Amino acid sequence: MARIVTIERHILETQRQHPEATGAFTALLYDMALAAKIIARETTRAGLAGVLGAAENHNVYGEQQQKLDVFADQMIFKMNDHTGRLCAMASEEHEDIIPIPPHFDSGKYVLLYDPLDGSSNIDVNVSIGTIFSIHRKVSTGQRGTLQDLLQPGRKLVAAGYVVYGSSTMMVYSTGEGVHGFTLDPGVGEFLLSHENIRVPATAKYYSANQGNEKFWTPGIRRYVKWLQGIEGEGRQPLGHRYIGSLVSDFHRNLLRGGVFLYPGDLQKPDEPYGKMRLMFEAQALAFLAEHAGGYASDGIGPMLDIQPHSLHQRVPLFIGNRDLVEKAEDYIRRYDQEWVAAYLPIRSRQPVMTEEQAG
Ligand code: AHM
Ligand code: MG
Repeated sequence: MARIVTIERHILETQRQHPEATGAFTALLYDMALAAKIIARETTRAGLAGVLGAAENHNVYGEQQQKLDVFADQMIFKMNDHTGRLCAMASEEHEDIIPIPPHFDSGKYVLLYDPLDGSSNIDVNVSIGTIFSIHRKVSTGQRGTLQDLLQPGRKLVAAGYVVYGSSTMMVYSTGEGVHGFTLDPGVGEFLLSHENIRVPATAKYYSANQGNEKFWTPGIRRYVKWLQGIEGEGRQPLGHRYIGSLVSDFHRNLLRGGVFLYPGDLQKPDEPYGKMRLMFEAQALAFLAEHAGGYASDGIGPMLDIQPHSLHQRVPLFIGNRDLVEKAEDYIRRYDQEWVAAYLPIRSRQPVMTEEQAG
């Protein structure tokens, strides 16, 4: 009989290889797995339970929140607010840092999460996902501050996502390989199904919202033509796959090889940065991509090296096989100087923090 490894066992076995580990961090991952199971249960029976439909609240981007977003957001918060492992949290659904309630102990990590990404897909039964990442506390005060959250992705200690698809999967990395677990709904356990995921050397797909082509810069248009095998050295065309749910699009390309792009454009010249959120989406997935042998960039350089300037900062995203992502950087360098000139000053903004926020 094959060895059955639950996520708990995997986390514990990894921890054993690090005698200095206190267990706080591994328990934190286990708490995320538990939150994921509960969110998975709700998403699969959402239609039945009548929880579908828009809630009255709007999030900080003015988008209408779905009820399941609210549920997932609160579930992750509640699972982590009292454990003494975190000193602060931040969620895509909240404008500001989420403090740990004063009556609970403060810990040495911060958690950033996008509770339910791709939420416009909920009502039409298309896969959605949760994205999370964990930084170590760096500020010196008792409680967590913005300084702890606004760290470059290179400093992450762990990141992962959950995809609620035809089955529920959790994929995470603590910097030692990227591992995938599939939820067995019968026993309610995540079981190791994809050990040490590596991006396949040969890519199959490119993923972009082709409907935006009209707004793309010249470099991006040419790059996509190159992916299609039309422009350049006459490469075999890649297939086009786009779900419009970042976690699912990323997950497929991670397993099959390919590139996902959501470029910036000059539609609004003072907003040249595209749609994705650095702290809640791009950093975590970039960390996973690199640890699986891939690469992520904002079109200028490594996503993981960007010094964030604000919690809800947006960035262009190119992620997947390294050669394909580097090719995008190439095209941008050659043909998109106007866009680069608009984007660079925003990219290099420094975080603005009050003394209290910096800690
Ligand atoms: P959300 O955070 O509001 O759910 O939006 C993020 C989603 C991603 O999952 C997806 O990749 C992207 O938006 C799709 O955008 P578009 O509809 O513009 O193609
Ligand atoms: Mg999102």
